[in-house]
Amino acid sequence: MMSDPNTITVANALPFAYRFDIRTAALVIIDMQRDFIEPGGFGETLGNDVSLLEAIVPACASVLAAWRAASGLVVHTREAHAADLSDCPPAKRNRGAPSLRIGDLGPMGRILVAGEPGNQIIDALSPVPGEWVIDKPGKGAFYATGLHERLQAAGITHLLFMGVTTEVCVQTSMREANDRGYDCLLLEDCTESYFPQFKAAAVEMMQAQGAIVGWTAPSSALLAVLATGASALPVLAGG
Ligand code: TIU
Repeated sequence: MMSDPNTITVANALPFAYRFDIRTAALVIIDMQRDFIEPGGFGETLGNDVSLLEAIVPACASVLAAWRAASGLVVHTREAHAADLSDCPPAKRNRGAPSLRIGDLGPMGRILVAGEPGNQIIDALSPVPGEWVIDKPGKGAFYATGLHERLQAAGITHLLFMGVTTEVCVQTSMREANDRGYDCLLLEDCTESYFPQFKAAAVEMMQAQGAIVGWTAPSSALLAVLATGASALPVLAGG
């Protein structure tokens, strides 16, 4: 049987090969915003050492460049609230004892508020025209965003995830996506947590039980096959 020339196979994904067609796949980059990666943002107000997270930026940038070169759809998300906090439940704002709460003024503007300097995606992964930017009030990318409807309208069936943090917004988004019928792959060196043991556990639990949530793979495995795969751009007939 002839194999479909549009099928890209990440052969050494776990727990088994992950196959997708770039025309029906999207690269989803979760919350690579200054709030989580730079000092003075939401991540640090929660008591975390944010320096751990920036180590994944070069790997994320390489995948993003390769995905763009293949003309694949890119979706960026930001954890962001409206300026009046109407989309921030008191249960979220009042939880725990952060040094600054959502909406308070910090060194990068108001914490986790849309449009503030801290809410911007870091320069190295900055969106370009044509890419989707989804502001989400929850941890998951599908809650109260309309993302599923947009992906359905675009015929997307496969989602490849990067971003932070692994066990919070990335895992929640991937589980939401899995329940909505998408085949999901997590690029394990393109995601990070403030807690290395939580990242390791999340990566392992997602692909356990026969990919119960989805697949995992190193970005090198994707980069190796993306270069040889078909482009999402239609091939022009004739010459
Ligand atoms: N605190 C933490 O690990 N993460 C979040 O609050 N949001 C995201 O993961 N984006």
